[in-house]
Amino acid sequence: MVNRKVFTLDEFTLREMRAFPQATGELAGLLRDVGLAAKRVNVEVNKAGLVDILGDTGDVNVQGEEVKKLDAFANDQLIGVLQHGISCAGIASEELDDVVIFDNDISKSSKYICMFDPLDGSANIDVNVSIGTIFSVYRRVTETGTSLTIKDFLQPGMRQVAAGYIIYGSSTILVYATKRGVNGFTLDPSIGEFCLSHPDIRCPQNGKMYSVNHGNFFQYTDAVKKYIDICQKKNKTNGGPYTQRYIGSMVSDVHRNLIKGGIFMYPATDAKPKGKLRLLYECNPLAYIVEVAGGKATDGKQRILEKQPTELHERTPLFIGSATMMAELEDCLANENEH
Ligand code: P6P
Repeated sequence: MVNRKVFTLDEFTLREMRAFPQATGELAGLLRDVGLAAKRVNVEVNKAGLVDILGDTGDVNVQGEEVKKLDAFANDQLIGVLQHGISCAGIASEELDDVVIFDNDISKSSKYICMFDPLDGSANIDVNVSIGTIFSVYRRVTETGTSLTIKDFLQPGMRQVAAGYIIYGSSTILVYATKRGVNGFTLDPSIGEFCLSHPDIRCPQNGKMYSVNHGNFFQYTDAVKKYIDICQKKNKTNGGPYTQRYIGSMVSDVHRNLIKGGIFMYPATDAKPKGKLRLLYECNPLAYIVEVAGGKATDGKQRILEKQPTELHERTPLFIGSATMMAELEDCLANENEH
């Protein structure tokens, strides 16, 4: 008897369409395409240690193609599936200076664009630390049938239609959000399908884990230092001190905090006064997911999702996680912003 209790990603997204009578299936198609690319990346990531997957191996595969760096491989997989799908008119990627506009008739009439970081944290692969793909989906603002312009990409994060990530870790999980909710799908390698494993994810209101790179501590503002101090102290209200967890792979830190409660911070530093993380394809999608799940995300001054992008690869400070912890942080930042 086939196990009908667990929905595959495709079954789930198709059922979701029932809630939108006017749905065309394009978004379900786009998510299926991303899931396919993720399965292909997962195969390569799992070879870590067996082949040099970080550099150019210098090998030539059976198709006569040069074997590429893994993040370039992931980038190619995402572009390939989205370009040959029916749902995406073009993409922006951390790996590419400029956008890629899909100039075929089907893509030109597609209503979505997609932006992604194909493999965030790829430096962790050779030490077997989990890494991730982050993606963000918008409706294009220019007319379908015409060529995309940069305006289609420089939209504030609140206009996302969907956002998600894949973590290649102890298991491979795809988490995506639409305005209806956040759901997680774990890859079942025995059938090659992402299966619903984390329905309706809600970010715990509070938590006891904080993620920040303590190596930059003396580069942070006094307000950020003050909040880190609070995290490290026992206090009446929040049952501190908190536990510090920092994996160096943002998707993994944010995912853990999304499930268990916690806060992730990548503040501005002297070396990176605008922050390190990218707004369009790292912070916006994660902020969308966490907000739909009941958490919060700011740059220290405003909601991440309200920021109006001015360039494709712009960076931003990021504070993201459980609402109560974010409120504690914002109390510290408020004094700083007043001065
Ligand atoms: P640092 C990985 O390079 C990344 O973009 C995030 O995944 C991670 O959280 C952060 O940078 C780590 O940066 O400066 O603390 O090593």
